[in-house]
Amino acid sequence: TQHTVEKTSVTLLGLGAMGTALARAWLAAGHPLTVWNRTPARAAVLAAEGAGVADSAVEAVAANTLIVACLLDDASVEEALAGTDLAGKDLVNLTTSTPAQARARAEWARERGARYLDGGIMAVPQMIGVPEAGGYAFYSGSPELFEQHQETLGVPAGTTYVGKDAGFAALHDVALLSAMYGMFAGAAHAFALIRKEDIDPTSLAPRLADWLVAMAPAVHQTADQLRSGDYTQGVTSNLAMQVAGTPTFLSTAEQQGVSTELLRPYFELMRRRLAEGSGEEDLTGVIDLLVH
Ligand code: FVH
Repeated sequence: TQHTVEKTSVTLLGLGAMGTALARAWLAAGHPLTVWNRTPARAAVLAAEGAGVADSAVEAVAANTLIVACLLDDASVEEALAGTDLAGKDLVNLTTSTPAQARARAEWARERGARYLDGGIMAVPQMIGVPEAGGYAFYSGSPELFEQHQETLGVPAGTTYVGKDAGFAALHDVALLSAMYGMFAGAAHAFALIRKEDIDPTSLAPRLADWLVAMAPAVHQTADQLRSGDYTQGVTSNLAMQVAGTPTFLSTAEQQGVSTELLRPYFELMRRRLAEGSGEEDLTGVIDLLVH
């Protein structure tokens, strides 16, 4: 005898680039899906692919217990959910928010009788529904909601639960993306340095990527030092040596006709930490200068 496991029905609010990718992943995996989008035209293509289309957010929320929102920002979540009946619903909010907005939204949902899970997606739309692409989402908030729906939430991308505090998913999301912007800033400076030379950027790119990958594990040493409070633990390239090297970077930039505006703020923090007498430490002390 054949046994068919019933897939959880999902309501999805928001059919932008990310919402549409999420919708396709759930449809492909056989989950009954009801969608709603402020601009109805965006739902037509998904209707053709098997989604039910609700005429209003009120109707979409009424259709299922599991409600996923993937909208532009927190204000659009507020607007979209105004007037909906969330009593007894499980609201999963994949809209990028600040930790404070996520906590406030969790409280807002609780007051309306819903369980709440906040999510931060670590993927771009083309990685959704492609497990080998390595995309995943951070989740935080109701552990019961997460446990009950983990399998369904894991269809579009992997799931990483980071705690009961509804703000933690957003905090992890923003932390990783902030590091990414630091990396992009460094890469922008590197390309700028060779811009006017007879060096093909496509020859620098693989060297740059390999170097960034080789340096990335340094974050583990940083974490160990933060945990122990000993910023000299395992140091191989101390702060004094690194600060002594900074004029080379600034002079090279000037010689290449490249602005030093991306490099200077970090170098300034390194110099301030050195001035506090921390020359034997790693770069970890800079973190303490950032935290007010
Ligand atoms: N796309 C990406 O690469 C990133 C990857 C990481 C996660 N982000 C976040 O995901 C949220 C949605 O992003 P998106 O890419 O789908 O964004 P858009 O394509 O711009 O679609 C926005 C949707 O939001 C709807 N919307 C906007 N304002 C309102 C409103 N006041 N009331 C109701 N809905 C609203 C919009 O509707 P429409 O313009 O089609 O009518 C779209 O459905 C986002 O938080 C990213 O940070 C994506």
